[in-house]
Amino acid sequence: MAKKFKRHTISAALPYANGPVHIGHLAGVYVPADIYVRYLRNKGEDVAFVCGSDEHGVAIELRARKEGKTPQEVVDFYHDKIKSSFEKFGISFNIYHRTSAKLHHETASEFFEKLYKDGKFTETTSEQFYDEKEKQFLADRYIKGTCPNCSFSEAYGDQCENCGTTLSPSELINPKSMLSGEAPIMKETKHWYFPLDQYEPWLKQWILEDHKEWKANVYGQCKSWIDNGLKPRPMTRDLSWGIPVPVEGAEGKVLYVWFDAPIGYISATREWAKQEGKNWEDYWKSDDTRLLHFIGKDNIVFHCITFPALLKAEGSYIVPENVPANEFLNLENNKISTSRNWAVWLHEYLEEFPDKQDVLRYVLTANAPETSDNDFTWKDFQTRNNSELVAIFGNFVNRAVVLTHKYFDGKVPDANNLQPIDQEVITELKTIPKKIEVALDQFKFREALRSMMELARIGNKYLADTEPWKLIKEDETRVGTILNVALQISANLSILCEPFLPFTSKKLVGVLNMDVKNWAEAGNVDLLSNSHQLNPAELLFEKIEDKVVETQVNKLLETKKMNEEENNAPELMPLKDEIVFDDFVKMDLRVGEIKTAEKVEKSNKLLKFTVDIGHETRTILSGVSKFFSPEEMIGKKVVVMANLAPRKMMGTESQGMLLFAENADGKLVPVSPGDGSENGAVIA
Ligand code: B3M
Ligand code: ZN
Repeated sequence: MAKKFKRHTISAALPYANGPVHIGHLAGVYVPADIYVRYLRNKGEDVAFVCGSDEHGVAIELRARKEGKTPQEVVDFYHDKIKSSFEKFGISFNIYHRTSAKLHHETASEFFEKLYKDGKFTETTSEQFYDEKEKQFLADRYIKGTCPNCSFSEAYGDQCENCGTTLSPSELINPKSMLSGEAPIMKETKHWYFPLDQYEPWLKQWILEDHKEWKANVYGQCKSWIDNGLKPRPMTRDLSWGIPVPVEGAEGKVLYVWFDAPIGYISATREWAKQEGKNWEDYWKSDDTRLLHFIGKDNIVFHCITFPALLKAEGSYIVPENVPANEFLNLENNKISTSRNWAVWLHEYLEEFPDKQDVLRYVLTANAPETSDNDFTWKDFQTRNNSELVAIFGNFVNRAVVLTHKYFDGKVPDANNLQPIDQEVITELKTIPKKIEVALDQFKFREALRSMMELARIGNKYLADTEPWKLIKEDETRVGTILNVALQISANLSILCEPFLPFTSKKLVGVLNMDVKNWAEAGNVDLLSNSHQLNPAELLFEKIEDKVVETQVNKLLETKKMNEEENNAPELMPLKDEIVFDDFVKMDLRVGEIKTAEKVEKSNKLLKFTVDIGHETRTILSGVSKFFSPEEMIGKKVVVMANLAPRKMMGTESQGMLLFAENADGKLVPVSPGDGSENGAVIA
């Protein structure tokens, strides 16, 4: 921290309230933010740690439609669920607010109005897809069609989920509205654009020159956005769910979710300040306040470019000092995916691993996707618990406390006559707080955690080397000294582990029966006075058995199997429009028998059949060569559409059509007319 700030406003990305939260969220955003905030608070800094649910946007409207609920019902449900998961994991927000709150609507509206009055927007009319039946403009997500890149028939207007290509709806082949299923038309609509291009010089200076210290992944993304040239972005949308655009002539339009969501940080701070009797403006409009945004990498452009430019345009706000964004966490080598249920859900973890929040916090920090994507595996979870938390941290503290009870009735013994080995560990201990600070000040959470664990290792090794349990018979005073040092290290651990492992810290403070100390006291070896009475020992961590981990892995394997089955299931085509009986009887369907079959030259699709239909033999071409060899078709009974007008294909006339159906593997199989039916028999 180069400049001395008086206070800190720290935000963590607002999760969309359209699904529960998982380990990816925790690892990327909430655990690092919480570690940082706890660290600052322990140093006595003034912090507003704000978050809340992001309750607008198309995804929520879509989910509501799918579930037959109102958007408000959907967000109410997930808001409560998400809030409670965070609480139980000890994420210590000062406030967890929500964007459907009245105060948020007011804050976002006022912000928009101010920019509007100051002439910061440009009004632009453009043509957008419109569903005539539903009388509604269609957000990109509301349009589906065939991907121009991979021909996947269910691609969304903004992205093809099959090949990952980013799309605009006009690129889709055969676009269809997801509301009515009809082809949408193009219709004119007016929107308010924020001319980001005008802020390019400022952004260049502010990020690329003044904030070279930002994390490489963040700086790099910003640079590439800026280098590619910024464009005006619409800040309004034609949707019904959201904050109405507070401008005349904007009926039926709402603020773009990425306009209102970051303002959610401001409204959350306002609500908190109101409850606490503080002045919210100190936290947003004062130069001695340090603003930080903790986010995932997909949100970088909004937090480093769009939102700061909006704050700058408004004129009275500070802009972020840093945006320590993380990369993504994968799960067992696969991308975490809500729709494929490939995730470890926090509410499930809490149920299945009661009182083990710190274990997950520890593993996610040790493996944080800080500089590149990283992987969570259950095996690693078990190893880190058993061979680090249990074998080192827990084992050390437990030995120190248990031996003190055994030899000294649980009273902290005096430290007399320190030996070189004692002096050495004390010297090492004194270096640890600084190491953690340096790492945390640079948002290097893995390194900081390693330094904290280094202290536990030092303590554990110290007891293993000095072996007080062997010395007790001959030299009780010496044992007293060793245990005193070990207990002082334990007391230091309770301070230094607090940001990372708050539940453990609390337990440890309880066992040591000490007052909660602040960060500045770390490094001292007089945290526990002589004869101070300890409480009974309590295990801080417990071993996780193989079978527990196996259960989790099996759960994921089950998910994988289900996903595969779903993907392989033939796509169910929607039913065609109704026809009348007269239409049906127009078709002359007959039993036929394949007499010869061969490949059509130069075609990799077509097979040429001669088919006996009783009164005559027909030549019929079918595009099925990838499913069968010609030989295996000879002699098969088939259903023939006999009165289909002849068509020429690859120079040969096809006189009718054979009927095929798709089987479970997606392969075409001939429709068979049933046992004993005669060639030429009518099918009706
Ligand atoms: N809700 C996107 C996300 O959850 C969005 C973040 C808003 S932060 C202001 O990734
Ligand atoms: Zn595609």
